[in-house]
Amino acid sequence: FLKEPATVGIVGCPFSGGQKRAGVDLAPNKLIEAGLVDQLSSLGWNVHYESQQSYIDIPYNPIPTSSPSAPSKTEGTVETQQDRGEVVQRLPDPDIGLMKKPRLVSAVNEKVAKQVGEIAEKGWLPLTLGGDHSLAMGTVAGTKSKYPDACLIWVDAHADINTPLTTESGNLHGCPVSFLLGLEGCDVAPFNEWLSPCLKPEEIVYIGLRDIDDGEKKILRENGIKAYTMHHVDKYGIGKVVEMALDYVNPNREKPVHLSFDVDALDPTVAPSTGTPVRGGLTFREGHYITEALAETGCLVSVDIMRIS
Ligand code: Z70
Ligand code: MN
Ligand code: MN
Ligand code: MN
Repeated sequence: FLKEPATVGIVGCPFSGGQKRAGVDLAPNKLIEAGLVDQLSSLGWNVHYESQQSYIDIPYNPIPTSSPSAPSKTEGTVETQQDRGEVVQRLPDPDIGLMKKPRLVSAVNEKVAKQVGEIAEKGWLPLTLGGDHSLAMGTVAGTKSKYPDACLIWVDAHADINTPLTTESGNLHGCPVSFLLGLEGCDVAPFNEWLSPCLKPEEIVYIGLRDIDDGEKKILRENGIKAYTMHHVDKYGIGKVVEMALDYVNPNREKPVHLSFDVDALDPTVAPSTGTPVRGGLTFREGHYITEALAETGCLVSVDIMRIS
């Protein structure tokens, strides 16, 4: 693969349908307004950013965006929405089993997978700005379509490895890793109409975990999935943890690396604007160190920054 692509393709994903809080979908525009394009340019990148994704053509009710307190439409109503002159039919999206908003989350991720795949296909680095972490179904699937041997470094307070059978919340932002692995219960419509398992348990490593559901602990154990929790960061230091994580998934530093960074991995004192803060997270420098050390390998081919709100 092309080590260190010189062009970055930004995918802005204003999407919060994988969980129940509005606001995470405002982040992509905020990052662009804050000067992200210029910052990347001054670091020597060619930057491609057309505009952020619009999901207006997806015919399911999005979670309200602009005003989090706006009354949401009753589940199951059929309505129309007027946006830039287009009228789109809004269809009901009732739960499937325990899963909330399954059709909306699936349709958005199918689009994201296609867009990330197309950017990677050009030899560019897709940089996906979330949005909630359900979007990683799409980003990782897109990366894997171009780089089947890519490994995944998942930086998060959470493991996001619930399945449609184990989820306690029904929120699909807690489930993307299971769908990528194809765990029991994930071969389910509408996801299986476009997403096939594309990740092996030995191709993922976690950094920063500290809030894992009992069902997820069992899944991690049974699948032998490697995780460096905050306990390991305390014990070994972030430098050693990143080295061990890379030695595990990418021992010869020859494989492409996808980084999926959930901002809630950072301590709430550093990144307070995230939906569900969990105490005891990474410091500002530890968070930056991870991205710097991964960039230094020259193996990064795709990056997600998720869940800023
Ligand atoms: C829990 C669930 C979660 C945040 C992901 C939480 C998941 N394991 N929470 N990101 N902030 O609902 O599945
Ligand atoms: Mn996450
Ligand atoms: Mn998280
Ligand atoms: Mn929890």
